[in-house]
Amino acid sequence: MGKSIVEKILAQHIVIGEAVKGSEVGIKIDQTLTQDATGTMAYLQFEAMGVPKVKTELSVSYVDHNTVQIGFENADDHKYLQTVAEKYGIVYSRAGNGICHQVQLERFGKPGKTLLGSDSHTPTGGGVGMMAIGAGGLDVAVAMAGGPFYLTYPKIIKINLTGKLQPWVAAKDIILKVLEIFTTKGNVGCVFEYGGPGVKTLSVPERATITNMGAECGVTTSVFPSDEITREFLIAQDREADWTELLADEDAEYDRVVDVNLSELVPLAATPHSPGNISTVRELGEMDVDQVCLGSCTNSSYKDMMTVARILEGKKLHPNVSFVVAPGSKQVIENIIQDGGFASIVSAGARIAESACGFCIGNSQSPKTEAVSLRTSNRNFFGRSGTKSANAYLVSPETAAAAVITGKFTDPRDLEKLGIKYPEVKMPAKFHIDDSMFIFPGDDKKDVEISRGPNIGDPPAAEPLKDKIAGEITLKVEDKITTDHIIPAGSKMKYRSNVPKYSEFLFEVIDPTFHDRAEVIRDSGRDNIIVAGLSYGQGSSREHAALCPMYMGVKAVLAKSMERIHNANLINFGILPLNFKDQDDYDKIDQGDALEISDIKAALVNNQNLIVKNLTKGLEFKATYILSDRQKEILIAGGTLAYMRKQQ
Ligand code: MIC
Ligand code: SF4
Repeated sequence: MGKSIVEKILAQHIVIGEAVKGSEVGIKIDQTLTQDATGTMAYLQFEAMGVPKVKTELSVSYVDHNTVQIGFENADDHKYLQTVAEKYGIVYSRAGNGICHQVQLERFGKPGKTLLGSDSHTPTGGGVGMMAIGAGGLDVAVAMAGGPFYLTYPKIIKINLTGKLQPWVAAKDIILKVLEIFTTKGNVGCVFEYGGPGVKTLSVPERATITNMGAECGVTTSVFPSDEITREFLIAQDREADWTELLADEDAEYDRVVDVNLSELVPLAATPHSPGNISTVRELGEMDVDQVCLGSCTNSSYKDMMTVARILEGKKLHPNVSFVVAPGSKQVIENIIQDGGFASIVSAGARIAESACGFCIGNSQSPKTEAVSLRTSNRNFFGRSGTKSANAYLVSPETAAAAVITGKFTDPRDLEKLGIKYPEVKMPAKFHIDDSMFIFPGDDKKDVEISRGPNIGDPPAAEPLKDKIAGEITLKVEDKITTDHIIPAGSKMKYRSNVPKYSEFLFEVIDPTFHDRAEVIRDSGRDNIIVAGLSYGQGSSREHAALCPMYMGVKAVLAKSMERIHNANLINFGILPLNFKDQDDYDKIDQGDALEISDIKAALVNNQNLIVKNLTKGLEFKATYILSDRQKEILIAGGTLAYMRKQQ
């Protein structure tokens, strides 16, 4: 039987376990990336492992999230990251060089390789045929130290692309269609592999938009073939030597095949407050638009920027619209300057933002009260823009540009009525390339002194698993709680290196009393327990969504279901991830109920359900778990760092 692309890459990388669907395998990681907001904690943990140099083929440390420097904290973190990179043999990408995923794709992406990144949008690398996976910082630290990355051998879903996009319909509309089909929940343990005759109609940045936002479906990653188009892209990046062909065999078998006919797609939007709420742009009517944001790792490539630039040529922005543009990298800026796109964007009235995450993570450009904000980014979770009352819609660059001109939600195909022709932007045969914003490690950097500002504290240590968890349901939440709900980013993100301080903002958007209530319970020697609905922990890979609860004495999370990265982060920090055996039990318990779970270790070792006693209601019910033997040992040891120490 032939093999899929995913099977081919995995076959070359499995170092522990066997290629059996649903079983745990350990894979070798060729490349890692970190970004500053998750990176400081990842490197603090890497330092604790006592390894003299990274053991990967390539590790890159980016600074792109915390680039708004109000106060010393972020600048201190940047210096810490730079010195750590120098000491341990890591490439450092300075603030200003661009968004990690865009830059990694441009300069380092290699077909057939594995990439592990401490950011959930690492699958952007799937645009050049990499198996690129997002994970918590600690998992990335382990990979840098040469350890395998563990994942469930995935179900492989082929997304068979046929036809060709019509003018004004974009790659973003393809992934929004995929989100409509698959939604944001229920896809844990799956990988999307793109194939079919439609693939050759898509450029690398278009493919990367699609793999980037597969993260919103909760799949482990998404992968495109590596073909002639990939080769042309790598030639344009002066990296032809990095190209290899990577195609699925004709007779490869998949767990499911879903057809998407590109010719039938129309402009789509994700409506508030989930990337899975999909409408056509037409259906939304001519709503007034207050803000348009172009950028983020989903849509900030040369092609995205040039397309908008050409649409806006000779036009001015609508008086009611604030238009923000953040090109994805220094390379994108230099190339759109060279090709005249930058001038037309500036002349149209754009506010040019730094080449960084910026508006996407809500650390700048928060829109006005009750604003309608059109964004080309990938997440419109409640409160993420920094303005709780705002409504953020996720759209393509084409739809964004149409709103800049008209001031209203506008199907970009209607621009033809205004005499605007669809710009067919071609990819450059050669990009202007300048790698001077990377600092490459030298061989002679042994005595580097690591710079630690006062914001950087040691990561708190987890405690070994207790045999009895006894405490209270400190918080009961609904379905689809994201890591943005658990611990906000935005302006609070500068406390990432200071866990006690950052923990003050836990669950802030849902219940600002959480921190103080949890503190009282923890300090009285009782345990905090969180109860959740379906798909708990969607979105960001931020391990602070586990690390801060751990610090606040959360010992278990009991959910109807949980997303992959968050589940792994809970285990890494010694928090027990449990599921309801009978989902109806969720409705029988309330916030504030006293719970007791006894004889935990014996149950784990014997693969038995756990019995949860609700002392307040005098009820009992069963909880299950999906844990490999390795994960059980990690929990019993008190988290991954303690487990590694024990093994050494
Ligand atoms: C995000 O898009 O939510 C982030 C900010 O990039 C996160 C990482 C983080 O919280 O630092 C992600 O996607 O993993
Ligand atoms: Fe940055 Fe936004 Fe991409 Fe996250 S989704 S990496 S915040 S641009």
